[in-house]
Amino acid sequence: MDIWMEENHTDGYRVNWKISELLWREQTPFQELMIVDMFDFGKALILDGAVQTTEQDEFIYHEMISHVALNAHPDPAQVLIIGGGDGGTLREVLKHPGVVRADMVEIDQRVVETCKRFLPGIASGFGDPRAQLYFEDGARFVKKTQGQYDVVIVDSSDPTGPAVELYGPEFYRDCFGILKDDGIMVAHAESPTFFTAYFKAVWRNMEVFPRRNVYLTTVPTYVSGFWAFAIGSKKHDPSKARDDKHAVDGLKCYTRDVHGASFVLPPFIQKIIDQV
Ligand code: AG3
Repeated sequence: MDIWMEENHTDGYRVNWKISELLWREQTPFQELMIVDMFDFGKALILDGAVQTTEQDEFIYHEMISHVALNAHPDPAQVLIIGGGDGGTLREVLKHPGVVRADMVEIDQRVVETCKRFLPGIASGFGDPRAQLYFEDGARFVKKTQGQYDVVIVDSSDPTGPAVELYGPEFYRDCFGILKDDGIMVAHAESPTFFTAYFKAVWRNMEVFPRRNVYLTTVPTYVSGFWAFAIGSKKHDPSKARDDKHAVDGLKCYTRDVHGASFVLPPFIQKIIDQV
């Protein structure tokens, strides 16, 4: 008998995934965590019923959330990741030879432990000596840290469970405060077509930065596939990839050309932004 898992995107839009095997399921102190083996997309992390990452297409999201900011900044040595418990963003950040330290703040220790066990290809960076892991609330961390970062990356789940505070203006102001004078912050901004309210909220929050942009990619296993990131910068133009002195070879999605192209917005997305 086939097993199908249903993911509710909106009241009128659900997706069904054929599952080869349910590998893990538990209720953590923060959320329901599942690892499934999908018929079409390899192993996947599911939090509170929402697909977070799959072995097949995780590289698109993780490369695009990491390398755009890291290549727009001339010298990204100190990096902070908020969320990102599966480790995919950390893995990408650590590919940059200029990164001296990557702090990662994940609220749910069980996500990290479970991904290390079932998704080792994604959760591969935790042993790197440059990586420092904190299991605590990201919103609280950015309020009290004395750290000064070049780049802050917000790799969270939807604003429905433990990540709610990461979608508020206060969190963005705090991130601004812990960035150096030429720092850059990037946050995934949900589906600009199906989760427009979340998308607008992230864009609005970025107004603390003198420069802000939206860039796009396509993640087949996310709601509608069309996926946005919002990027705020104190100084450098985020849409320009700097020269290739720290270029990372062998990426599957990100290139300097893709960097520039991802900032080209179709008019209907530009219109949403203009009306916020
Ligand atoms: N973070 C964004 C996932 C959002 C998925 N939403 C949904 N399926 N409704 C992914 C974290 C990967 N490191």
